[in-house]
Parts: sequence; structure tokens; C-alpha cells
Amino acid sequence: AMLNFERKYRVRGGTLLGGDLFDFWVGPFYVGFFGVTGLFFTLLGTGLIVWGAALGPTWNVWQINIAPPDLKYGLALAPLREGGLWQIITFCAIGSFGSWALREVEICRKLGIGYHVPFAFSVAIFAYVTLVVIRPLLMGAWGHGFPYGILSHLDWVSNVGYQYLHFHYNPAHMLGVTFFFTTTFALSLHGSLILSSTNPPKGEVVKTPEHEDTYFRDTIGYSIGTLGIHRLGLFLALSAGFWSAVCIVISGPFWTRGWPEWWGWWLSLPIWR
Ligand code: BCL
Ligand code: UQ1
Repeated sequence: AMLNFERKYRVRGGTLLGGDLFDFWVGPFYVGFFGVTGLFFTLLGTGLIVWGAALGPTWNVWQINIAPPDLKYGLALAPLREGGLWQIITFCAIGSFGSWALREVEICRKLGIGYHVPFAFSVAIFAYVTLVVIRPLLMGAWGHGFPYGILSHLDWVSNVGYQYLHFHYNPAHMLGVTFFFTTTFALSLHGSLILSSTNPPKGEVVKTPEHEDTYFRDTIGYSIGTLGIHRLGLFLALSAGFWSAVCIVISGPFWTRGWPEWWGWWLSLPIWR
């Protein structure tokens, strides 16, 4: 059955590639050219992960690990069992994430809305590509990518972190962390405000944005507004992903010593003389 509002968005057009050829739905899901490519990369990539797991020593989900090539292979292609699988899986992952983003773009065009959603997802993709492509390229070996596995990727984060002695001193990591925490804080304020005004005590009516503004004006003397909080939330979330990408791409390509040492510039300011 078609919901009454579906007619509004089940419209022809807005496609980026292939014209009307792939302009169709399967049940409630829009497919499009990028739905087809997305499905292809996702199935192939997932299949290769399962194959990689089958080659490995364990089926314990926590311990399954598909590692990038040894550093000695540099930026060359490696044999399948020695990181080649990781290279193809990475290619499939980027193909899959990219397809999803472009399918989002097509849906935005059908709906006549802005590109905020695919733009936001692109920042997450950018952080991932920074980890597995940009930084390895800058450092001269695919072996600098992170391994695909639950515990193994955590070990990688820990090892890479300690290579720079104390990652908390990485200034971009500080910004990334702070933006992540501020995002959750802002969204908890927002979520609780909305739940509060839409769930009044028995016998009272649902509250309006006037009440929401008043709540924050009374408590902290300022309200950012109903549109404003969503703009702020988007800004905070995108900044978190952006500074995460920056914090890892500067570790190695820009700074090779411990991050605590980087703060030496502060101690050598002429004002202390
Ligand atoms: Mg640190 C990175 C926080 C301590 C070393 N660290 C990060 C950042 C984040 C963070 C800012 C990871 C998020 C990110 O990149 O998102 N670190 C953080 C915090 C602490 C901390 C809060 C803390 O102490 C409280 N870090 C430490 C300690 C070091 C350390 C001090 C270890 C000893 N940290 C490092 C290193 C790194 C980080 C090394 C990084 O490399 C990492 C970073 O910045 O990476 C960029 C970005 C988001 C993504 C990458 C996700 C992308 C998602 C993709 C596009 C889509 C996936 C789809 C999926 C497969 C589909 C699933 C299907 C569905 C289920 C249906
Ligand atoms: C807010 O001011 C506001 O406007 C009414 C909201 O809209 C519903 C909110 O969700 C939140 C959380 C605030 C308060 C936020 C700041 C940054 C003052």
C-alpha cells in the first residue's frame, strides 16, 4: 500500500547518472544507479571479509582480523593473503560508502531538499578515507592503514597513539574529542527539551517552542531557537569528524615525535624571556 505522502517523493528524475534507467524502487527503498553499485560493492566487500575470516585462524568474532599489507610492500599491490584482501576490501568500502552518499544526493534532488545529509555523511567518509588512503599515501605504505577487526583495530589505535607518546596532547585530537563531547551534550539538551515539552503532565496540553525558548532563557539567559539548535548540532558533529581526520593525518606526515613535545612552541614564546 502507498502511504498518502509517498506520492510527493515517489517522483521521476533527480538522478545524477543513467537517466531513467535505474529510477525505480524495491518496496519502500529507492534504488537508482548508486543503489546498484552500492549493493555490488557491499556484497563483494562483505563476501571478501568472510573469505578473509575463513583464511584466518579463528571464527571468534572479537578476534577475526584482516590486516593491511606489511610495510615492505609500500604502495604496491600485495598478494591476497598478505594484505591484498585488505586492499580490495578497502576499495569496496569506499565504493560502497560513496554510492550510499550519491544515492542520498539523488533522493535529496527528488525531494527538493538541501544536500545537508549527504554532506554530513561525506565528512564521516572523509575521516575513513583519511585513515586508510590519505595518510598511508603520505607515509608511503598501505601498511599504515588500520586492520579490519574488532579487537585488532582497537590495538591499532592504542599502538599508533603510544607511537606519539601521549595522543591527548595532539591539539587536533583535543578539538575532535571536545566536539564529540559537545555534540552529545547539545543533543541531550535538545532531546530532553523536546521530550519534556511533548510529554506534559496528565491533563495539560503539549507545549510550544515559546515554552522551549522560555525554559532556556529562564535557566541560562539565552535560547538558540528551534532551527538554531539543529544548525549548532550539525556544526558540532561535522567539526568532530573533521578534526578527527586532521588529528590522524598530521600524526606522521607532519609530526613524528611525541605530541607532548609539540607544545614546546608555547615554552619558547619570547614573552617568557
Ligand atoms: Mg583517540 C582517533 C576520541 C583517547 C589514539 N580518538 C580518535 C577519534 C576520536 C577519538 C576524536 C575517533 C573518532 C573518529 O575518527 O570519527 N580518543 C578519543 C577519546 C579519548 C581518546 C574521547 C579518551 O581518552 C576519552 N586516543 C586516545 C588515547 C590514544 C588515542 C590517548 C590511544 C592510546 N585516537 C587515537 C588514534 C586515533 C584516535 C591513533 C585515530 O586514528 C582516530 C581518528 O581521529 O581517526 C580519524 C570519524 C568517524 C569515522 C572514521 C567513521 C566512518 C564511518 C564510515 C564512513 C561508514 C561506516 C559504515 C558501516 C561499515 C556500516 C555498518 C552497517 C550498519 C550497522 C547497518
Ligand atoms: C534552545 O535554545 C532551543 O531553542 C528553543 C532548542 O530548541 C528546541 C533546544 O533544543 C536547545 C537545546 C536550546 C538550548 C541550547 C543552547 C546552545 C542555548
